[in-house]
Amino acid sequence: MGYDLYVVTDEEIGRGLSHAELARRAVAGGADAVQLRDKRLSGRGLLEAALAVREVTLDAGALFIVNDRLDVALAAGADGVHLGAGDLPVREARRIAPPGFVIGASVGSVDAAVRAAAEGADYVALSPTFPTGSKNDAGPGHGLAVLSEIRGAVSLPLVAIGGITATNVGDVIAAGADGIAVISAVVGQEDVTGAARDLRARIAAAKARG
Ligand code: TZP
Ligand code: MG
Repeated sequence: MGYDLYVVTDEEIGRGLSHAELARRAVAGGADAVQLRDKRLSGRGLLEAALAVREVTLDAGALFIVNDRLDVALAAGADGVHLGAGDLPVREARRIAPPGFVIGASVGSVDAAVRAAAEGADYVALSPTFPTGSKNDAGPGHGLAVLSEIRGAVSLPLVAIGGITATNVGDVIAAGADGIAVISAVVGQEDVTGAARDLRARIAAAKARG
């Protein structure tokens, strides 16, 4: 399972569609991975949403990652967890998680990417790659130069997140990303499945160009 098209669910940007419905539409368009992200829900509510997304992603053979919460990810039988700077450190998550459990880490620099790799991350996400309106505290974009530097420094799968669209996805892949993680470019579109399918084709074309 890869990270070519990694769709992050958001019910607000998704015009009120549930996480599971957004996931269903995204995987129908070829999303390889789905991340459940909901800052409004905690424990029980997040688990309920996670169980529903788990079902959809299992049916589709897509990777399922829960944002922030290792406990909820484990309880829901997710494939992994995505951790940022304020979450459980990767090293601690790795110590607790069962073998094979995926741990993804947000990074903002080459140093942070190298550290995440050393602590046992399975993939790193440059966050944010470009400015984004989908995450309030995302800060300015790190840009393609940093993405390329990280590509040269770590051999883990590298995902770009933040501000990625159909227009810039080709440049992002050319700069060394293995995949893209998006909210608005898929979840925020009227035709979620069509948007995913279009991005998937653009990623494949960019990879074929080498
Ligand atoms: N983490 C870093 S940027 C971001 C997250 C969750 C938001 C990405 O959303 P969009 O709409 O694809 O820019
Ligand atoms: Mg987090």
